Amino acid sequence: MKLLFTLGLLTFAGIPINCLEWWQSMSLYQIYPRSFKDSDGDGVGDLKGIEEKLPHLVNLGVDAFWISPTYPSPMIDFGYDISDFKGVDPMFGTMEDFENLIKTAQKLSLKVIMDYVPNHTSDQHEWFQKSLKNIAPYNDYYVWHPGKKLSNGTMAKPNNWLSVFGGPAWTWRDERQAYYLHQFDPAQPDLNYHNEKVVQEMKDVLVFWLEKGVNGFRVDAIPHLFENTSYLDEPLAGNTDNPETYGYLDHIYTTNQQETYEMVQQWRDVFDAFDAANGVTSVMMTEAYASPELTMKYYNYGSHFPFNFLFIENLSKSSSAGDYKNIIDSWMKDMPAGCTANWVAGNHDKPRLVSRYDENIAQAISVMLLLLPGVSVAYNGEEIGMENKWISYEDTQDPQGCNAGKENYESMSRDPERTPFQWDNTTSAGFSTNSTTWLPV
Ligand SMILES: *[C@@H]1O[C@H](CO)[C@@H](O)[C@H](O)[C@H]1NC(C)=O
Ligand SMILES: *[C@@H]1O[C@H](CO)[C@@H](O)[C@H](O)[C@H]1NC(C)=O
Ligand SMILES: *[C@@H]1O[C@H](CO)[C@@H](O)[C@H](O)[C@H]1NC(C)=O
Ligand SMILES: *[C@@H]1O[C@H](CO)[C@@H](O)[C@H](O)[C@H]1NC(C)=O
Ligand SMILES: *[C@@H]1O[C@H](CO)[C@@H](O)[C@H](O)[C@H]1NC(C)=O
Ligand SMILES: CC(=O)N[C@H]1CO[C@H](CO)[C@@H](O)[C@@H]1O
Ligand SMILES: [Ca+2]
Ligand SMILES: [Ca+2]
Repeated sequence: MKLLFTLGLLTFAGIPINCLEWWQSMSLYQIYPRSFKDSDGDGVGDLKGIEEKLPHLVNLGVDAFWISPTYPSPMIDFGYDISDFKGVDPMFGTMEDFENLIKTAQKLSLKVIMDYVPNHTSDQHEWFQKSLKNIAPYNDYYVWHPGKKLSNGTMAKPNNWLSVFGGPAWTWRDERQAYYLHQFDPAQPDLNYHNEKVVQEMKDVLVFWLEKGVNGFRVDAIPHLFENTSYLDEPLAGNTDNPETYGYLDHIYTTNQQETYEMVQQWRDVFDAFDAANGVTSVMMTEAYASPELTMKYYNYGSHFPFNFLFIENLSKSSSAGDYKNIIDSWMKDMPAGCTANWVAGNHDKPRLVSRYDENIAQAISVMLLLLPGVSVAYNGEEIGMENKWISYEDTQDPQGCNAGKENYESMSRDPERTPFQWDNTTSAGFSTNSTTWLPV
C-alpha cells in the first residue's frame, strides 16, 4: 500500500488509488483464534496470543485482519455457537484483552474486523433458555413450529428441511411441545428474523462493537437468515441419494430469501449512521456460497463486498491458465459498476491450498490474489504453506466431521485445515508451551 501511494500515478477502476477508502485495496488476513497463538499454555490460542503476533501481520504487509468468533460459546461449533454476542469467551481472554488488542492494532495501523454470526445463537444463550420456558418476549425469538399431524394421528417434523451439518433441521423440545429450527447444529437454534425485537437486538450488537473501535464485520452464513414461513417441503436436488445430507434438497425455502437481502441493507444503514456520527468508515463483508447472480446481488443491498469464492469453488488441480482467466474475468464482468472486487483462496472450512493443489500452484495463487484489483483475503498459515493434517476419527473435534461418522468423517471434517500455526522449531512449533494442543500441530 505505502509503495502505491508514493507512485501516485496508479489508478484502480479509473479512480486514482489514493482516493480509495481504506478497505478498497486492503490485504485482509483471517485469524482462526483457537489455532493462532496460545499465550497461557492451555493448548488453545487466545487474544493475548494474537496481540503478541501482530508484528507478523505488519511484516506481511497486511492492512486488516478478521478474527473468527471469540464470543462466549459452549464451542459445539468452535465459536459459531454464541451464548453472548457482547462478550469474550474466557478461553480466549477477557474484554480487557480484546480492548488491548484493538489498541495495539491501532498503533500498528492495522484494522480489526469481527465475525458477526446473525443466523443463530447457542442453545445455551439466555434468549434460548428463556424461549424454552416460554418467557415473553423471548418465546418468539426463535423459529418454533408445533409440527405436522400425520393421517394416523401422530405428530411429525413440520417438513423435510435439512441441516447443513446433516440430518433434519428440526429438533423437538418437550418444554415447548414444539420443534425449533436449526440450519446448522441442533445446538445452534435459528433466530426468528420476522420478529422486530430480534432485528433490533442484533443491530445493537453491531453498534456495541463499533463503539469499541472495531472497523467492520464479516457476516457469517448470510443465505440462511430468513426462511419462507409457508414451511413447505423443499424439492429434491437430484445430486445425491443420501437423504441425510444437505445436498439432497434444493434449498428454495431456507436460503437466499429476498428478506435476507433487505436485512443486509438495514445493517448497512446501521453502519452508515455510525460512520456519519463518528467520522469513520466501517466495512461490511458478507459470506455467501451462492450462484453468481445471487452473490452479486449483495453488492446492491449494502454489502461492501460479498466474498468471492471462485478460486475455491471453481478451480481444481487440473485447471488450465484459461480457467483462471475465466473466473477472474467473470467476477469483474458480473460485478456491478463502481464496486470493489475481492479474492479468497481459503478459510477454516476449506482444505489448505497446498493440499488442494500443490506447493507451486499454492504459491502462484497466493501471489495472484495480491496482484488482482481490490481486496485479497488470506487465511492464516497459507503464507508459510501449511498443509492439511490427517486426524483420526477419535481425535476429531469438528461437529461436521463427528456427525458424518467414522466411515465418512474424512471428507467432512474441517479439523485438518485448523491445526495450530507453526511459528518456529520449539515445543508445539512455537504455538504453545504445552506439548499437547487442542488439535495436533
Ligand atoms: C495442555 O493442553 C491440553 C489440551 O488443550 C490441556 O488438556 C492441558 O490442560 C494443557 N496443560 C496445561 C498445563 O495447561
Ligand atoms: C404413523 O405414521 C408414521 C409415518 O408413516 C409412522 O412413522 C408412525 O410410526 C405411525 N404411528 C402410529 C402410531 O402408527
Ligand atoms: C413462500 O413460498 C410460497 C410458496 O412457494 C410463495 O408463494 C411465497 O411468495 C413465499 N413467500 C415469500 C415471502 O417469499
Ligand atoms: C462456478 O461454478 C458454479 C457451480 O458449478 C457455476 O454455476 C458457475 O457458473 C461457475 N462460474 C464460473 C465463472 O465458472
Ligand atoms: C531451531 O531454529 C534455530 C533458529 O533458526 C536454529 O538455530 C536451531 O538450530 C534449530 N533447532 C533445531 C533442533 O532444528
Ligand atoms: C467460512 C465460515 O465462516 N463458515 C462458517 C459458516 O457458518 C457456520 C455456522 O455458523 C460455521 O460452522 C462455519 O464455520
Ligand atoms: Ca490459551
Ligand atoms: Ca435462519
